[in-house]
Amino acid sequence: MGIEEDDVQTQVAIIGGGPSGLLLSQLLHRVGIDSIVLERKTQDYVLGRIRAGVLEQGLVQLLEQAGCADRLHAEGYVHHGTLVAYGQEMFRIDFTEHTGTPVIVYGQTEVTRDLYAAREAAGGAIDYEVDDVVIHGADSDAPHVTYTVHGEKRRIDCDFIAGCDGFHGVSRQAIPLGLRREYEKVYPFGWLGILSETPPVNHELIYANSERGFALCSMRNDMLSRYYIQCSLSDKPEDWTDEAFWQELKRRIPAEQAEKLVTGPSIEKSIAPLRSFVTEPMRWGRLFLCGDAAHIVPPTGAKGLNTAASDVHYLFNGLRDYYRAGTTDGIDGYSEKALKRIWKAERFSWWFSSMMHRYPDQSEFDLKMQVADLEFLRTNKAAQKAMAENYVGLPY
Ligand code: FAS
Ligand code: PHB
Repeated sequence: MGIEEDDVQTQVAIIGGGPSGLLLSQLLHRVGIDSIVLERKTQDYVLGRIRAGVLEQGLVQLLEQAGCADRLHAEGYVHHGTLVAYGQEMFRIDFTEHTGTPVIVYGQTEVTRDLYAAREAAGGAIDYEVDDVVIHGADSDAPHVTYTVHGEKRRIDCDFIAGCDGFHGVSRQAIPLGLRREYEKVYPFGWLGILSETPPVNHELIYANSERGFALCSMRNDMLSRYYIQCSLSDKPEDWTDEAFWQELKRRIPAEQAEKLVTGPSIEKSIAPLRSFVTEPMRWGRLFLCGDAAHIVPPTGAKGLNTAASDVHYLFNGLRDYYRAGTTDGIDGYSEKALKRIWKAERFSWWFSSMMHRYPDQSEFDLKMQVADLEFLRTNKAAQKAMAENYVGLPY
């Protein structure tokens, strides 16, 4: 089929305008590699999704490399540790003492906003509200993507395709089932999260294991708090009044914290299901999967956005080397290298979730194991160092 007038060419077609797709597009732009981002939703819709809140140093450095870290450094909060509570007990894991590295608290919404701003400032090509995205010839040397925008058919001829379209996207499904191996664990509970324009209960995060279930006290800034409680999979956000949420949260954190809690109306309320998921391989021909398109973690370890970042780092370096030096080591080694780090993040997220949540089928022995795990973490420096190293982010 010849090139029609409404066909366009680019070097990298990126499906998905979330943090993975935007960060990859911006990094490629900074080294002169052309890309087009296809996003199913509007920019406002993408920015309206409240998700991650904790950034590893690796992601911070990538955003610096992308020229998008000014606001992050001006408004982000440096956290040198976190609190872990069980019942009325509470102890601190000191990231900086054990690793020399803090994390930065800065919402994914703001990261995405900064990336959109950078792409627009650079005249980056982003098509919003696209439909019917189909990947063609991923296993050939001349792949292309077709899609529609408000009913108008489009085609992009490209060298490579980056599938950054999240867990429910089309990219993963483009890899033939016979070539894919999928690993999944679905957790028997969800997280009910709210945003409230109230001062955070503590200046650091509090992860709490209580007999009523898990709770997390987080924040976005001095007057914007983010709280989560473990909830039933049958719950819907509308089942929970603000008052019911606050009362339940107070029951799940130590009394001294509950007494300090400033409550207020929720400005966002949503429920996220929890799953661990990995698809292998993350490459098929000239299609590369990045971020949630390839893997999902329970948010307990704050690894979702941060493993998307390391995927982007590996893929960006591989594509840069291909275009600069004509070498393919980076792109050929992408899947294996990304999966090595992903599986360690999967393990940490699963371990932390197992220690902090109440499971419907838990026996008395299981509960004793949880307390033993928490007591060991509380009293053993090596255990704390291991947790800190995972939380701040293992090396890329
Ligand atoms: P995203 O899903 O963010 O982005 C994919 C983009 O592709 C979306 O904008 C989508 O609209 C678009 N898309 C989908 N199909 C498409 C198609 N066919 N064509 C074009 N575009 C398409 N991580 C944490 O670390 N902490 C958290 O607290 C946390 N909470 C979360 C809560 C929820 C409800 C979810 C779903 C995830 C959460 N995560 C959390 C993980 C989250 O932050 C992801 O790791 C992060 O968004 C990954 O970014 P992307 O890979 O860009 O995927
Ligand atoms: C958040 O602030 O949204 C957040 C922080 C840490 C997590 C999960 C979510 O582990």
